[in-house]
Amino acid sequence: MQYVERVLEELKRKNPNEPEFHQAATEILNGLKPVVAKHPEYENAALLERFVEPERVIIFRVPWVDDGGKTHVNRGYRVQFNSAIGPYKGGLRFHPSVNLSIIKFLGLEQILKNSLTGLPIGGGKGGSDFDPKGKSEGEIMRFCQSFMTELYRHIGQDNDVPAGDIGVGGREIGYLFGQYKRICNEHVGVLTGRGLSYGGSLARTEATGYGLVYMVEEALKARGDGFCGKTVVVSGSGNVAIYAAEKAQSLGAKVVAMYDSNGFIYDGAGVKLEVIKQIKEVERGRIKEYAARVKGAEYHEGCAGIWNIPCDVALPCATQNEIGEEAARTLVKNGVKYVGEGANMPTTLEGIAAFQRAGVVFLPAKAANAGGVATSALEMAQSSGRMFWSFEEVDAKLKGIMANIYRNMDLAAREYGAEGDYVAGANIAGFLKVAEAMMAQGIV
Ligand code: NDP
Ligand code: 2IT
Repeated sequence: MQYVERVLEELKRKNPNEPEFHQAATEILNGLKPVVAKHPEYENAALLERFVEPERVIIFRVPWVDDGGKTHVNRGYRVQFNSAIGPYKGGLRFHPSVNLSIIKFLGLEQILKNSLTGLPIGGGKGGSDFDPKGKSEGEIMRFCQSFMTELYRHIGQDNDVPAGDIGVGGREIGYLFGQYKRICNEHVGVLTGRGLSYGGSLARTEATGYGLVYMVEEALKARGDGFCGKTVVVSGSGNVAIYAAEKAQSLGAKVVAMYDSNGFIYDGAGVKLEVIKQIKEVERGRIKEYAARVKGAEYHEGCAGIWNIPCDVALPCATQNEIGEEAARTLVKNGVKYVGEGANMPTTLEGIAAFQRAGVVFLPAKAANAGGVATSALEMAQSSGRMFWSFEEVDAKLKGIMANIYRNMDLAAREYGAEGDYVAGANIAGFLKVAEAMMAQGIV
């Protein structure tokens, strides 16, 4: 049996019941076949076996008391996956679906994503099965404080620097930071995505969505095209989705649909983002409200129907496995030309294959959504240097980083005989740097 197949089989045997982790590992390791063929020394050093085994997995109890005095217990996670090129770095997700499989798939992806940014950050991920929906401010604060009361002992500005992800935005980072500072008595850059008044970076809020659109723009430019006049569908209506839509609109595209976990809105005249922001960011309400407030807009129950809407560019920005084979085929049939993954692993393996067979330009998550963590690394640099860069400076750096990632994955794909296959290109370009660092550091 070939090396990659052997490692995958062993991974599935050792980690049964972790389907998302298997899926991410399968995509990554298959893309690395030409790399291990060229580097037999990797097999001798069990490099892939070490790459897919987290350096450390922390699972902990998070007890908290709700407003009615009832006690709840959630489960907290931090997977410190790989520190070869820098301190563990990656977000925290609070969502009822969170389990070890999901955190491990996200952590594995994060290693290569962070490598692609070109900045010195290793890979990690964490979170909890806590559901922030319907909780009061006090409950959110107490949960965050309880979560950090255990997590603090495992993280640090030079060791592991968490940030946000689904269900963790500026509000939660504030409460987590406050508790860390109180316990450790130090005001340091231990979390990113902080508020501007206590060490955050300008443009971090916008960075993932803007970065995604910068990358799709690079792909369009390389084909003599641009965003102007394109019809775009964006799934989700959270942090990544809102700022992807905002940047696409500012480049002249028309965003016609978005969703939350209950259903999607269609607005043929172009989505009014100020209304979406009011509903989702200010009121923390449901997207259904949009159709009640905007004349001519439609609301449809359920998410899947969004992929039946014809578009030139699809930007899945909500969660894993939003686009399966059937949705991908429908998008292709309706003329989609570009898919940029804002969420992590939003397309299934079968969905990716359907896009690639049809010649769709497919920009995978670990490259396309790397702008968020890249700007987190810029936040770390500003914290350490005790200084602040302007919005324009950070945005310009972000744009440069996204262009660089596009170039590097494109080159890697060509060099390894997979021209235009950005899934392979991103995996190879990200992995080569991690592999070099791991080889240099010996068997650890
Ligand atoms: P948010 O919590 O801000 O928004 C998530 C959005 O996706 C919401 O609209 C939410 O709907 C929807 N959603 C979440 N889970 C589901 C589900 N199971 N089914 C349908 N819709 C769902 O998260 P972010 O915008 O920060 O994250 C979105 C994606 O982007 C995630 O995959 C995340 O890992 C990825 N990402 C985030 C980065 C960041 O900087 N924040 C960086 C790189 C990637 P509802 O409100 O109804 O729950
Ligand atoms: O998936 C991701 O890259 C994130 N959620 C952002 C991580 C970070 O450390 O900014």
